[in-house]
Amino acid sequence: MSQTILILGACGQIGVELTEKLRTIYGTNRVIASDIRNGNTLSMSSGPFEIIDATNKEAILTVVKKYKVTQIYLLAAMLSATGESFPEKAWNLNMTSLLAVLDIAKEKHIKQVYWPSSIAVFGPTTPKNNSPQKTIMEPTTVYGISKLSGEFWCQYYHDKYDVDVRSLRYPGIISWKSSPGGGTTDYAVDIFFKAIEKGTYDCFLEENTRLPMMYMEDAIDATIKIMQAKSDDIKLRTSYNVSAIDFTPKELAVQIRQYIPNFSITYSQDFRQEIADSWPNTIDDSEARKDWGWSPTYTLSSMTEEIVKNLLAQKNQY
Ligand code: AKB
Repeated sequence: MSQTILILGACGQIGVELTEKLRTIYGTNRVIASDIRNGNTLSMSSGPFEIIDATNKEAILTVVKKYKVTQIYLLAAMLSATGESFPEKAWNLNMTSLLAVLDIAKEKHIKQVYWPSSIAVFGPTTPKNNSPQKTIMEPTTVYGISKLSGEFWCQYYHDKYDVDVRSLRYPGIISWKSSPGGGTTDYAVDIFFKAIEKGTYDCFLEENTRLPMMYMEDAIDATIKIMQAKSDDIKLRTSYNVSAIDFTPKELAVQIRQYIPNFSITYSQDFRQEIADSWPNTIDDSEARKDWGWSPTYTLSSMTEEIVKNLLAQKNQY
């Protein structure tokens, strides 16, 4: 059956690229982009766009009815670093929006929900390497607490009300078309822009901090793949671990130097170091591979090559 999709948070880092991809798959007019305010021009101009506050259930419902929406991708969220400055706001945005969308699905206005979780559900007591799908989870950020609670709300709505909700625990997502905002893994995007602009980058994490990461192309693929999977294949209704690559700031700098030989990096740790230290180094995603056939395409080196080449081409156009 053909889908009509509403994206909440379409002007954010993942929203911009997901909107573009879903519009090529389902057709421009079947993908309604929305955000709390005007933002990315691509998401706004390449098809229908609505202003929606994702915490306002009635506002979401009005748009769902207007376009006969069948699926919602809820991407609006406050991430780990900003969330520590505004804990109540982070909790309110992250939980109220999720419960609003789950309720809309429970009331059968839509058929399917996508909601991202994060590696932030893990904490300092989680095994650091190959963190399992099911393990000790004691998150120390309000973002992580909201994602872990959200995962159990998803499972609850699935089990009690038959809501078809699907979720991935994203690692840090690396992109060059759109910027992240307010996360601990943002350094791995900023570094590329600064390398191209200035040839130098001051990193807010220490050089050997290893974190799980994923190139945006793979993140979009994983997202669409889990949404298109047969319902019976989705065995976990909390959220799936998904893994692709892992690296440290120092290792990323070495990769970038292959294209920008004079690139230099310095380190000035801030409060985000503690958040990064509480997260896993690497993730075990065997359940996602087994249940719905997940596997990533990009390596650290192929990702770096693609990002640097695209940013250099973009720079040379201006
Ligand atoms: C963040 O750093 O907060 C996010 C995430 C890992 O969920 N990128």
